[in-house]
Amino acid sequence: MGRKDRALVRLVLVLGDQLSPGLSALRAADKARDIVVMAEVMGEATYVPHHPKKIAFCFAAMRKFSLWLQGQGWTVAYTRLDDPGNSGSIVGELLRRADQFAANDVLATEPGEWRLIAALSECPVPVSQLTDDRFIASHAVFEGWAEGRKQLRMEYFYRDMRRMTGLLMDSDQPVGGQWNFDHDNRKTTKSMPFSGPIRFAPDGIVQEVLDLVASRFGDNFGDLTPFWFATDAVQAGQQLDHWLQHGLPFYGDYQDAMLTGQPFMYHSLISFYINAGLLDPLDVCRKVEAEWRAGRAPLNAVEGFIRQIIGWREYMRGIYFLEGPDYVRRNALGHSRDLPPLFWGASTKMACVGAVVDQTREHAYAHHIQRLMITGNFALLAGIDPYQVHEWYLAVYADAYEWVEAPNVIGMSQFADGGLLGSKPYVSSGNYIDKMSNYCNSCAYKVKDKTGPDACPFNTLYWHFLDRHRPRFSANPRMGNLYGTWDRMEVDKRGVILTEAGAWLDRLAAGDAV
Ligand code: FAD
Ligand code: DLZ
Ligand code: SF4
Repeated sequence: MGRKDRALVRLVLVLGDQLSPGLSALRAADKARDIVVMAEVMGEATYVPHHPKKIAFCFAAMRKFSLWLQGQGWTVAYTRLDDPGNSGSIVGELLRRADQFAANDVLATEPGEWRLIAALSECPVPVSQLTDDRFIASHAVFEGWAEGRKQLRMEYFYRDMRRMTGLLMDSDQPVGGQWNFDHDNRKTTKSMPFSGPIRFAPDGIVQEVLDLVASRFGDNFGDLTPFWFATDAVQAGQQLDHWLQHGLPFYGDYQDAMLTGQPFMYHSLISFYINAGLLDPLDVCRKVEAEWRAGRAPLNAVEGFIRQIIGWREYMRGIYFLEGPDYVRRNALGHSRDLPPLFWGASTKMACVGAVVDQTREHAYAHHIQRLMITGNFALLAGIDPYQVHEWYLAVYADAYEWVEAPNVIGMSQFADGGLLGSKPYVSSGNYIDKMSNYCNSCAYKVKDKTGPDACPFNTLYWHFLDRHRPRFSANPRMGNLYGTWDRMEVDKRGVILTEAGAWLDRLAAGDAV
């Protein structure tokens, strides 16, 4: 304890996704007398079977941040996973440290998950949960925006965020005369000159964590090595700069494109780092805007990217906290099929789903359209229980924390909240996948076949989905023309489509490699 005055010691909790120098709990604390508590615990490492790369990233970044804090003069009580006496939970570690240092209270920044917020609220040593002001919109700002609105349209929220931050604004008007350039962002490509993210070689700290994770979590779905993620703020900044130079100029054009063997396309791969606190979202957006102002990146790319961060990212968090802890249990469409083994790497004949699951196993990463229009689309068409889908996404992606994952999965992707985020479900037949990717070229199924033994399952499942949810969607003005097309098909053809889709789903349930 040395120089610390025991009577006045407070604990300062820093979680694995709170690795930010300006964290509100750190700002409120006193370096000279308070003790930072950081803990690798089985409770956090096992609430879902996280991808080993996600666990390794979290522990390595925590260890490095703890060293950085100590370099800044903080006293850190750091618990490693294999430390004797590790209680296995965040609250357990707070109690253990409170006892050890005779501390009577804890400063924390509000966690990004209701589960942990509740656990801290019930902690026998009182915990002050301070606002997480690494986000632009506080809970109050989002609640104020949402109040009285019939529909929570992201686009309008995004405009408020533009006004609030001044990003891409000419006084009170959007630069370029429009708020959104998305219509320019749907191009496809057959080649990929960008070599993707920097691969950082593991240093001693990372290697030690890799050994630990291999010994404890080796059976989890996902490849631990090669491990090349950035694990501190300097490396994360290098990855950002690398992408600003090589990826950003093409980001907008090819944002929705997918290519076999190209898991990263022109995406930034910084969600891991922003969500963990290694990069600040507003700093990132300012750097991106500066690229446009310097004439090095086009406006459609820059606006498209900034919208993802100050629009979608903030909006998703707002929805998560507005809707409350039961949000993850919503199931508006009554889907109940178990998540099939192909999500965990079992063999499938669908080239698109196979490619996304394979790259997810390899990298703990898939880009947005892969998550939404391949695995998400498939889960929704097949009628899989959204809670199981949610747990899968939370486990397998290295950027997944419930505040951002749940609204994307339960809301945007699975329509399980009944359409809070979008007026229409994100479903498509094989045609869209064929247009945006080259997956169909190497598939055992034929995307042009609507029925028959080789028909692409997305084609039959699409109509099966629309038909079984007709009471909910037929009156939807954005879907009326789809039902018109369906109704104009011959009765026999409709019958064949539904029978084939049903038989395919039966084979899926029986565990066949469909
Ligand atoms: P880029 O395409 O380069 O985008 C830039 C940044 O914008 C991202 O780093 C991210 O911070 C932000 N962003 C973009 N779209 C979204 C969005 N819809 N919601 C929130 N932030 C967004 N993102 C997560 O961070 N964690 C998740 O657990 C997560 N789960 C998802 C699940 C589904 C079903 C879907 C459809 C999307 C999910 N997303 C999630 C959003 C998006 O897919 C990822 O943020 C993105 O793929 C991260 O890769 P990137 O950094 O290369 O993104
Ligand atoms: C994701 C994760 C993992 C795998 N392990 C830890 C851990 O051992 N200690 C910790 O403080 N945080 C961890 N995290 C991040 C937390 O799960 C995250 O803070 C909550 O889910 C809230 O977003
Ligand atoms: Fe996917 Fe169908 Fe194309 Fe195969 S044919 S890759 S299943 S969309």
